[in-house]
Amino acid sequence: MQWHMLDLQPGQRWDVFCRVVDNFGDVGVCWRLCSALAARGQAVRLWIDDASALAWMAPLGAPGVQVQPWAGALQADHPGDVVVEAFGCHLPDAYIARMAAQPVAPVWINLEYLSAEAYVDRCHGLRSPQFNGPGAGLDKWFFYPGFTPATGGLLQHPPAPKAADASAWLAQRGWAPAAGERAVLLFGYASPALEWLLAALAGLSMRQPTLLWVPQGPLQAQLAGLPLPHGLRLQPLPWLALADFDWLLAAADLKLVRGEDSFVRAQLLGAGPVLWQIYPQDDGAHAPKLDAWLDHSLAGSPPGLAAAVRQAHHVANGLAPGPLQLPDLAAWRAQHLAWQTGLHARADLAIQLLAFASSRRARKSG
Ligand code: TRH
Repeated sequence: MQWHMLDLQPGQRWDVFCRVVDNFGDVGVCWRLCSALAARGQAVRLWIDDASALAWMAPLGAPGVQVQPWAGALQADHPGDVVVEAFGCHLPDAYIARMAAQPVAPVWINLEYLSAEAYVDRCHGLRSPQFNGPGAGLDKWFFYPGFTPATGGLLQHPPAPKAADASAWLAQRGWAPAAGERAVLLFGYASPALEWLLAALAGLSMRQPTLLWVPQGPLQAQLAGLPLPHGLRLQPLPWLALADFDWLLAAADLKLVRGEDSFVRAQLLGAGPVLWQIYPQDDGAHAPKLDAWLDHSLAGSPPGLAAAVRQAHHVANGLAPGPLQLPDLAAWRAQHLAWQTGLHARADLAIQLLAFASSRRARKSG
């Protein structure tokens, strides 16, 4: 599809650039952003260096979103009105030069990784004037997702599915919990703490048996090689579309999630509390990042519960020795639901990004 056809749609033309570093978070976040913008009448091109995961994440695509190979941007006729550089992925020089040559320069936004750390409040919305290179004279703007009103918020698209619809979807596939069974989603990285987690879940299943939904990934492979404690039943899953992954998040009684996109979705969807396996970084930067999120999400919780949730996260992430003890599930669920209500009350990231881009554009042409 050519740009002039997209011009028929209301809204602006967006170019979103994504490089897949590893795993699926980069593509998951970028796809969710593109489809959220398109759902609000924007015409979006997603320039991506490896679109292979989209074959199962978004097999039907999304109206208004064109997926383009990264290299195609070198020949792009003219840049979008708004250009999003996801996670500092470095736009091609030739494309930047074309941005600089426009009579009205596009709004150039660097979308950062999510963090609850304090620097995010300070850095969100900052301008970075470009003094050198093909973009000299342009401004780049930093846009930070986050949990506070001073940040760009979280992507809340699409809206949460209903629990009853999730149950029906699971039943159709034969993945529904049996009567009286608890359902736990285990979407994580391979981890030495997995055995502690299984032991903790087995402890819970003395009162109520537990079904483990295990999506594709290294944890599924690791689980296949471990003896499963009594009371736990394993349901390995195939690759699922993002929209289908939501059913699991909506229905689970407890959710181990990882990275960024499943972590955000798990907080927004369903009543089951969240155990976050954070993306580990060689320099240890994940430890303060995890604690910053715990500080925010546990603020105001009963001290005993807060300590138990924090300890479970530290053990699950290899930041404290085992064994892993799961917090009381009813109290944890109440804390999760209170946190979730607060998140739903905040402005969606796509809406904030639209407003931000419009204000920068007005400033440019004004
Ligand atoms: O895959 P992740 O670990 O992703 C990332 C990236 O690797 C990135 O480099 C890193 O910086 C970032 O973490 C912090 O976890 P995440 O973010 O949860 O992404 C997984 C996505 O895959 C999520 O959108 C859910 C989706 N998914 C499905 O839609 N269906 C599936 O069947 C599976 C297994 C995953």
